[in-house]
Amino acid sequence: MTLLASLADIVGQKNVLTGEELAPYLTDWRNMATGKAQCAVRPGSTAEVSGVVKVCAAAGVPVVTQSGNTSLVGGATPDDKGNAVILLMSRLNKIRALDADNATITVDAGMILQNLQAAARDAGFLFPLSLAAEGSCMIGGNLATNAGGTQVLRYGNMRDLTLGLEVVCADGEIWDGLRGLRKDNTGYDLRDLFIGSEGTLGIITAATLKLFPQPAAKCTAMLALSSVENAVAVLRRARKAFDTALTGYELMAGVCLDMVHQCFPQQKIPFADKPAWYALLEISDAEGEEHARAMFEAMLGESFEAGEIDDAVIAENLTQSKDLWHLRESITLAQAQAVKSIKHDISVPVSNMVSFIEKTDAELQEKFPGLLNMTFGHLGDGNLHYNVGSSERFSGDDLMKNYDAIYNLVHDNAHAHQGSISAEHGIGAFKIDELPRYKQARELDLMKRIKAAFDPLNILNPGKVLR
Ligand code: FAD
Ligand code: 2HG
Ligand code: ZN
Repeated sequence: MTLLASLADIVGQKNVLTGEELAPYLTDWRNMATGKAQCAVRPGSTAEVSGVVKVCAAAGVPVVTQSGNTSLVGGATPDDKGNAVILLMSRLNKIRALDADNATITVDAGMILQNLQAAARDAGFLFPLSLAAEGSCMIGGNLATNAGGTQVLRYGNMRDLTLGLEVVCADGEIWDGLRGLRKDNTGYDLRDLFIGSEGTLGIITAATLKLFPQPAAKCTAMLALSSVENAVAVLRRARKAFDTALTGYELMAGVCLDMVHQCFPQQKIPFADKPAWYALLEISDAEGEEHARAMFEAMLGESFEAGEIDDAVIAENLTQSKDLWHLRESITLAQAQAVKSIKHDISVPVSNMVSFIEKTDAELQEKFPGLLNMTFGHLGDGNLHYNVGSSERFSGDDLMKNYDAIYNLVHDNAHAHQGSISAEHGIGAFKIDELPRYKQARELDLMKRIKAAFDPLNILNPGKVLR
């Protein structure tokens, strides 16, 4: 029997996609990479995922797991050899259990993040992971990339939100680790190894996740700032004033919101005088509207007096708050439409951020005059999307010609500032050659040994994370 016939036996003929049906799954979200594959399959259960992996393992065929295909590092795109099978997770999209006393929810890995947020809300809870791709990314993809987003300050990354996993291993056997325990010290933590492994160690088919109380009130403000130094000063003050009530602190260079308005003119910038930088500040309060508003306004008042903030717009209601967040969340799409760009998903300690930005901006302008700096991101977590783009003075061709040199310059500076070259999006295919430049040899060696132990045939997402 051919491979495709064996796969059809497991998932049904209509769930084996080839030709035109396969095409949408061969290219990444940014249209940066297009690969080839024998087919894509859509299993409908963990048992079917297991069957697919067993057949592929027996044939030595690579398996590329794809969920929402929103990876920004080419992580879910097959290489160009053409022998891979793409495993689509979209049919595994059910809630398995919600345990109110344990404050947990167990879901299939193909559930779209936004649907999970809604299900939690309907049950009176909050599932806090929040990112601009939430309408299409899936829980398995969030887990495989240890996704971050805009609420990490308060709730942590996807790893912090996860208690248990179900995983199909590289030989097709199922590991049932769907535990709802907040304490479990019974040896090595396999769960935390699978989280962030980008489809290279196993296929996550379900997860037990933490739920939180819905906050009684939220306050959101957009701030106009003259410098990153001031943005850091506001963060320091906000941490002290709000402690765990501080849920979001996002920084945006002026050019980012200009680009959003240019691409989506219905989205208005809420200041007449455009500042160099914007920050989006949000708190969530357990007590209520009045308490939240009083502490929010007090902190902003002090910050004004100290000269850290030039102007501020406080959202008066949920609609205004959503509009402010919508500006922030549209930046990725606007950058994708307006310019050619290189993404640098870096993190450094917040205390090193000003120095990192000043040095890197200056060095880039000296070497590549006219290159467009369009930095934004999660300043509260020390994670900025230090993206650079083409401009009238620096063409898209120039940008692509100098891709490696720009990548190295920015990553070298992040490393020199005790930082990381990937805070959120992972290594995928695009950063695979950058990783050995910055990881210690010992770390890389241990990673390779883990990969060999979990996937001795190297069939799980080959060409991603490690060569
Ligand atoms: P995919 O893109 O399909 O896959 C991502 C990786 O995970 C691939 O390596 C894939 O092989 C692997 N994988 C997928 N499913 C599984 C599974 N079930 N088992 C094992 N491996 C699997 N990321 C952030 O961290 N924070 C953000 O704020 C953020 N914002 C974004 C905004 C936009 C507009 C876009 C396009 C992307 C953003 N991202 C962000 C990046 C991306 O959305 C996240 O990494 C997301 O978690 C990926 O989920 P996905 O379902 O699309 O996964
Ligand atoms: C975000 O924070 C995402 O919105 C995407 O991580 C970042 O576009 C980017 O580079
Ligand atoms: Zn981000």
